Amino acid sequence: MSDITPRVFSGVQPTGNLHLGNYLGAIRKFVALQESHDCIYCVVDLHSITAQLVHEDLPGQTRSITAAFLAAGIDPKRHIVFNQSRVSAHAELAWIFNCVARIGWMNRMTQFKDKAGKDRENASLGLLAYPSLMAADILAYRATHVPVGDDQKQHLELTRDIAAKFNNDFAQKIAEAGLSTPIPMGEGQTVEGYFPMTEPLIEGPATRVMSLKDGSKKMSKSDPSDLSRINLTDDADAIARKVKKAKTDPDALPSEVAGLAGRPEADNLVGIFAALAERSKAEVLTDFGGRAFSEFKPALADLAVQVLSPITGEMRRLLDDPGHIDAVLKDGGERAGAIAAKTMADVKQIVGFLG
Ligand code: AQP
Repeated sequence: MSDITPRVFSGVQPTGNLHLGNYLGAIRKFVALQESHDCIYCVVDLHSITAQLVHEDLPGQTRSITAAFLAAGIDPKRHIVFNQSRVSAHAELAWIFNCVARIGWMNRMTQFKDKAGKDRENASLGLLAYPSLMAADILAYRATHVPVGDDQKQHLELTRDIAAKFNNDFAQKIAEAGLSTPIPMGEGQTVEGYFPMTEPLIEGPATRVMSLKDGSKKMSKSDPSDLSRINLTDDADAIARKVKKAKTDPDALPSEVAGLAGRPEADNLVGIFAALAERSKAEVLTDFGGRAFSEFKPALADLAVQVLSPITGEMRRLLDDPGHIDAVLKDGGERAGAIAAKTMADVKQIVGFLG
């Protein structure tokens, strides 16, 4: 018997400046979950080399994401903060999951199709196998809950598919090793297995923050236009300029949420306001319905500055002391490594690897 403890895991890639989508869709939830769960938060540097191999300053980006975690309110003493490459179990388990997962599963991933673009044959093998490494990140800790933005939903489903196939393919070996435990499958059902069916936590008004320049594209670190996103490191002037230049339509804001249908840019800006103010879109429209964007945008910019500037200030302070950030990552890596080592020992026994 090998009990599963409720545990949260999530990661962020050190691929550029964090933006409002990363904050509202992920990091703010990370902070809230600390009150109810044991949490492990990871800067996923192994993932960062899948789309682009050589980075100008990967150590600096890794420290910057760590500083954002801490500045937003993640407590690295009560919980765990580390960078992925420190714990070799991630890569080891990913290899086993590469052999569990099917190529067809990976080929269906929309993020792979988007990131590989037209020239799929030329994408790295790592980009194709990205979801298998993500499953290993989560399952190395047998994490039960993963807070993410909506774009990661498909990868979380694949994590469950990998866990289910492993549990099924190795059912007899898991039982023989005495490592079998009841796995909740929803609606009160359980099956015997080793890995949990991890639940994604995707909720709230900002699960998919869209580009400020195109309401049909998600806000992304890798968008070539800096005007498409609000970075956590932007100062008040930059935020005001970007919000002012954000694409909108000529109509005034509607008084009800139904009036946002077919108006993706208006919907996005109202959603961002609602998330920053921790109110519903309906409440925001009660205040701003009938008003022009020329009135709404300055209020949105002020609110974004009010929420983000304390985080930005604290990030700057933390980044002045890289030694402290490195110490946090080292300590977190040691504690994460101890948990993952136990999983790897179990998995090696189940698969039949000696040693
Ligand atoms: N636009 C978004 N709205 C809400 N949540 C978002 N996330 C990303 N973009 C949005 C969530 O942020 C977490 C960390 O994301 P990531 O850095 O690991 O990778 P990503 O999803 O690929 O984010 P980006 O910004 O688009 O990076 P690049 O451009 O490097 O690919 C995840 O929980 C994600 O859901």
